[in-house]
Amino acid sequence: MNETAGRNAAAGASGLSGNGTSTGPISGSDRRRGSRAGGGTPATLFERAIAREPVPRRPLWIMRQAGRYLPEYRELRKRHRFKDLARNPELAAEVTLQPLRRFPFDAAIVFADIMSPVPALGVGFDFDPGPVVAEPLRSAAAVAALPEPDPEEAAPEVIEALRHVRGALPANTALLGFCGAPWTLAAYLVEGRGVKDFPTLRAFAAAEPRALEDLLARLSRLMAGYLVRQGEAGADAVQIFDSWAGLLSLADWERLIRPHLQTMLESVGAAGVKRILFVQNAPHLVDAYARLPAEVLAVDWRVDLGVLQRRHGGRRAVQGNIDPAVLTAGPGAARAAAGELLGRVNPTGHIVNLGHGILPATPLESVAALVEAVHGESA
Ligand code: 1CP
Repeated sequence: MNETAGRNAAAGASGLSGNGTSTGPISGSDRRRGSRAGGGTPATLFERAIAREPVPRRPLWIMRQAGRYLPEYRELRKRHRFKDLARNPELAAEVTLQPLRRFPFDAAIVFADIMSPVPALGVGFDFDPGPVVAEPLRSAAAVAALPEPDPEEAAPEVIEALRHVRGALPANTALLGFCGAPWTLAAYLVEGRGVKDFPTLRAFAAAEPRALEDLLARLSRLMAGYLVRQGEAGADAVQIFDSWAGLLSLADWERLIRPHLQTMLESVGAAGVKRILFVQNAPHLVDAYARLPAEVLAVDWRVDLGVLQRRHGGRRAVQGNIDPAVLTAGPGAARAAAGELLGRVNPTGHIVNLGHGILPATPLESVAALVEAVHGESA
């Protein structure tokens, strides 16, 4: 499919115009139109999959669906730095909507970064291209000196971007918020940047377990408040990215990490916000994650999603999990991977996604082939 054809097909299916969408403010009555109008049945395909109700076809979205594989994103990036895009609610809303003008995805995910709420902690950082922290937290004293911000101080620009996007989305498209899991955020705050296996972080966990505990508790409180506010701003569900979950053994994870994730997820659930828990590169921890309170368990391609669904699908929807590298092999490979996944995973309670973020080198034709394969299932 050429680019224009892809764009038009997506615009037709999603009801969005091809050249810009109003991102103006919206009224309160408009805000939750994706939710349970008339009681009983969740409105969007996405919400029905979360509730593990039968669906005419499975919903599909893609992690990092707004980003560098899209020519229109690369075009915007020539004029704006990443952090300026993410800090400006109008621009962030525009970038959030870009992939939906091309492809009829069933959800939009607000354009931001897991580091977006970190300024509320007074920690300085930049992007190169991933997060780089100016003065990493390496002592109990540095952690103890952090402020205790109110939830409203966590990335107010992301909350505003969510409101803009909610107003511009078609009623059948779900809106997703997100945050980094406490451990994954701590990974950047302690290590200073993304490095293989995060050795400084693991040494910190061994040398200063109480300081790590303090840091994770602070991050859990801040993220819980941030996610609840995202729900209030119109997010139908939130995804918690635990991208660096797999660095610890199961025993250390149980001791150091689980209590904080548990508390955070419980407060988000108590506010009625649906939770997607994404665990990356941690096959040894997946069953432990499955026991945490979340409506959806999302995993990368290393895990057999069919097996996971048989083991936990009675209580959880599952999300995933095509290897993003397969899409760079072209539309034929994308179609084959999608067919294989759809055959292996029961459609009820399955949200189709990649196993991790889409790679910048992905051809648009591969994404179109994935969409066609998932949409074609009902035909
Ligand atoms: O344009 C650019 O050069 C910036 C690249 C970029 C983008 C597009 C970064 C820097 N962040 C983002 C956006 C982003 N980050 C989204 C947008 C919403 C979407 O379309 O999905 C999301 C959900 C994230 C989340 C994120 N950031 C994670 C969790 C998901 C994952 O990939 O594991 C992590 C670990 C980060 C850190 C980060 N920020 C940026 C990069 C390149 C990275 C990861 C690599 C690193 O640590 O160096």
